[in-house]
Amino acid sequence: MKKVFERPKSLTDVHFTYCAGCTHGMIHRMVAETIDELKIQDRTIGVSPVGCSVFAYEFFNFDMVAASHGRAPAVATGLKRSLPECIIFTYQGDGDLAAIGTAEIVHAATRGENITVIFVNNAIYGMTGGQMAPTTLIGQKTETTPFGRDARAHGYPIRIAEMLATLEGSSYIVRTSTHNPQNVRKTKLAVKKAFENQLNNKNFNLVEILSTCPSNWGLDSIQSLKWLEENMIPYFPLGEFKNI
Ligand SMILES: Cc1ncc(C[n+]2csc(CCOP(=O)(O)OP(=O)(O)O)c2C)c(N)n1
Repeated sequence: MKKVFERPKSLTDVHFTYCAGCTHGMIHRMVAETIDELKIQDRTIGVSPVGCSVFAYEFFNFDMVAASHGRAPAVATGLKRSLPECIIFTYQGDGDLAAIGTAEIVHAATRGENITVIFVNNAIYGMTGGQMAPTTLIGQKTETTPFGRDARAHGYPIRIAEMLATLEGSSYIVRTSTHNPQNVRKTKLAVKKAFENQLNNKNFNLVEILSTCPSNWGLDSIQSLKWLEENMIPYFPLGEFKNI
């Protein structure tokens, strides 16, 4: 019989522990499929910092390094510079990358480090129970903004992809989404390109992926996909911001 479906070899045979409707698992799978397709499993090293994906090393079937909160781009820089033949990626949430790790990501991009960054933007701090993140939308209710994020009190949500695209050292900066199959397919293509670029020594590559957090948004899985589409995409437009 013809085999039409196979678990990527770059994923371990372990069940994901993410909440129902969370898209971290889907994004892990896209990364794993890409690594299989590019045949780089034996020389890929992922860096997973703090956040819901802190246990990514349980799920990815290649070397993983745990970084402290926000520091993944610095760890990835050291790995890539000392092991240039290896393919190095970071897998970071918005609390991680856009709050405590802002300095690391900006300087890794501006230095043009030849790494791949998978940036999972779910507009909230997931792991710690739903506090406001730098990407939380104006009016969005979180544990720390129970009346909704207010620009005067809490500032404005940060658009990371647009900001990093202005830096000389970045080469591929794109924002995609996971809210329907068409956009999942586009995300997969973007993830693959971000890894291919590293293989071709093309400086800094980042895929920002709009993602869901049903548990902390207080919505079910289907409502979350709808909420993402209707609320996140107008503020975080999809598309390529840089492709050199
Ligand atoms: C130095 C440090 N500061 C704060 C924390 C607490 N902390 C753990 S996860 C997290 C936020 C994670 O949110 P995000 O990066 O958006 O990832 P998600 O869980 O939503 O996937 C925070 C603040 C920590 N572990 N270490």
